[in-house]
Amino acid sequence: MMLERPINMLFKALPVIAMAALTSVGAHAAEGKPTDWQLGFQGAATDIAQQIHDFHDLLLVIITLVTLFVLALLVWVMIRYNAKANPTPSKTSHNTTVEIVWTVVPVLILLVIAVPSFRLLYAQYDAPKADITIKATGYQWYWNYEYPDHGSFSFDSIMLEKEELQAGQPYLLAVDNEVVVPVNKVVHLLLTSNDVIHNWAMPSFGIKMDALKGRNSLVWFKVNEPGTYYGQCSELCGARHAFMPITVRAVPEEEFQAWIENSQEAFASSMPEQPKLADAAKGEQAPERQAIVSADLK
Ligand SMILES: [Cu+2]
Repeated sequence: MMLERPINMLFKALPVIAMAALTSVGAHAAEGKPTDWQLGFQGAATDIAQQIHDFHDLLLVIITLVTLFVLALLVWVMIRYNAKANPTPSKTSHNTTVEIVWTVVPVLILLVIAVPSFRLLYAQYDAPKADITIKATGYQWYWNYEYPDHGSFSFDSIMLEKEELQAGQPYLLAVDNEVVVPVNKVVHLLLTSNDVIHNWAMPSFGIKMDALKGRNSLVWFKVNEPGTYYGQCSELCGARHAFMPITVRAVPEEEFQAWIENSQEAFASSMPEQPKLADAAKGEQAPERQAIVSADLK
């Protein structure tokens, strides 16, 4: 048949096309911010983000193969079975084999997609035990972070204006007070809002979660490499929605401890009165602290 050669060539080229697409996706590794001419995702900084990328790559291969297969069928039908090439058409209306194949094959494809999809969903929402907990509160239009494990100091994280940027800091993404976390530790981030709905989105961590007033949502991450990672509020939250970015700096444990000590001094005025040592040992909370927590949740 005259069309066999081009179709064979098309199928031989498929793996090459798929590989080219994958390479362009993986080219921007390990940078916690968008890059010029970026294709695909920002580099994965957590295992969950990596799992998301792998799932995306699998889907890309499947959708490419399906699309090319359908395209090839259409081209074949248009050329081989048009009125000129095929003046007396067949009267066939059923073909059991073909009907079984076009039912079973899509079901199998969906199964191949469903397994990693559910596995990923489960991994995202099944948070391992926390090494540290941070509370993030969305305000119009900045984020406030609190470190309840370390004396509950808190600080506002406000976008830097153009003239305040240091070398290497991206405009619209860098903030004055970064969220500092230790690398290779499970961080639980409790998200809430003080006013409208905001969204804490960090592409390189694979996180995008709404922050709602009166509700605490939990997201978790474990950053694999030290570095600075940038994200943005991703829920349209008012006039300055585009100007409440998120910066997370992941540092080695010792550096994190030093930062904690510094911050406890720098943000001392934000700290609630501490429970007496004896109470703390019994695991009781100071009444002031309870009042603050419940006030935040209103
Ligand atoms: Cu917002």
